[in-house]
Amino acid sequence: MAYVYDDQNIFARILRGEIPNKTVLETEHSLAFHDIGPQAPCHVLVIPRGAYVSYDHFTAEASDAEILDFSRAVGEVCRMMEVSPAGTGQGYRLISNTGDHGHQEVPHLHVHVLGGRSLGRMLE
Ligand code: IU
Repeated sequence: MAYVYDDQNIFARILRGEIPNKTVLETEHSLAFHDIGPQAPCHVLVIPRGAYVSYDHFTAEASDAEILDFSRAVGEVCRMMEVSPAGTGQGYRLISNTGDHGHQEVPHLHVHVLGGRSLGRMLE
């Protein structure tokens, strides 16, 4: 399976520091920042620093350290943004749109962390 990564995509440019972002969390292998068009009071994107287009690409080619770091970063963002029901929050949703059917706009793996309001039911 051949994965193609476009290194001119907007998140690659953010990672190179060519475009500013509102950073929430920086780790060795991941970056989290506020979405430019928030769909909820909490709308943060978590991305790996590596050049991966999708979650399946990431888990096929990333190191264990990158995968662990990214997974931990997503959870840390949920705690930092106070959407975890274990803290003061009332829950959240993680989404990773992929490819045409997933309506992925930016071809660099990202997980949306959405919360701060009731998000409705997605799947019946
Ligand atoms: P996607 O459909 O999951 O690929 O959505 C991409 C998201 O990236 C979308 O929510 C945009 O608002 C967001 N975004 C951004 O935060 N900063 C940007 O410069 C651009 C898109 I372009």
